[in-house]
Amino acid sequence: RFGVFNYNSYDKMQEFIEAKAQKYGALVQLQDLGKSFQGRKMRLVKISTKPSANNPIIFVDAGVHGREWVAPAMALYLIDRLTIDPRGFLRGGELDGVDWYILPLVNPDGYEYTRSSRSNRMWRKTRSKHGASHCYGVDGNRNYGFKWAVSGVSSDPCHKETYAGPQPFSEPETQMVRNVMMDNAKRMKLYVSLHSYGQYLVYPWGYTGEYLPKQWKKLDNMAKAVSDAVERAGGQPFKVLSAGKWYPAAGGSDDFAFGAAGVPYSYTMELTEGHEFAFPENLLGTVLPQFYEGFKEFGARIRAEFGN
Ligand code: 0X9
Ligand code: ZN
Repeated sequence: RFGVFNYNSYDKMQEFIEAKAQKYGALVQLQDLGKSFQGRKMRLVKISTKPSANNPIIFVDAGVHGREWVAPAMALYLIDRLTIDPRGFLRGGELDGVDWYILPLVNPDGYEYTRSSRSNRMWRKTRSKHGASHCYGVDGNRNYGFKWAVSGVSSDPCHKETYAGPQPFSEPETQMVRNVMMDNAKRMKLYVSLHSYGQYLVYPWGYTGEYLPKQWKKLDNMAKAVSDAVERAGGQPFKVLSAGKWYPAAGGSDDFAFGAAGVPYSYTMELTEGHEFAFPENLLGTVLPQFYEGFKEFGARIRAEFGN
């Protein structure tokens, strides 16, 4: 049964976004991006309460890592709230003039694999096959073509966690995310990739902890404001730092957005702590609304800095 506070199947998620597009017409549009390795449709959800050709775009993706179930749950909750709030909660239309592009499940094959049996629950990678290897999958968050494979990766296809792939963008799933970034690079002002776990909000660079981008203070300030907003809503604060100072790992989507697509604010958000990858379903109703307050803060700040 679908519910915004449940862990839903890929199929149920598709029904949910189709119903939203049906119900809200021009406000919610679905863009076909292509198909996952195993042939699942990938659709980008575009939400715009006040369409205009020069609105800033906020791009949120989730679920590049199969086992991180709370991430797609947050993305779906965000879609739900953004489509409800313009009709009431945000009476001043605080989110008008910002376009939200949400890809709620970047790795549907890996996600469905983790749902298929208890023994597969900890799967992280995609489910592709490359070359002669008998092993499956690539770490989608090591597969992006910016400083690819310079740190924090494995070159062994059988490595269960961080195999970077035979070459950058070997995976159809990461190609589709790249295309969303590149096709909208001019207007895209914020990228947030949802993961779990650890309650971290990290920014570039991810490939190194040796140095920071020159704009790091702006990245840091926005992240702290978002963390404060979540805390005010009763949530846990985020640890805010550069991804590479946490641990260096190259080929992440956050570094690609920032370094290659030129998106000025780029983050990886690691949701929840204390339950590792098994965040209890019955607590989603508590934490997802808290995280939503963080997204409202993101939206308000992007609107203030880049809105018309
Ligand atoms: O290692 C990752 O891909 C992310 N953590 S997770 O536990 N969800 O796997 C962190 C990625 C941070 N960004 C970069 N290192 N570029
Ligand atoms: Zn992850």
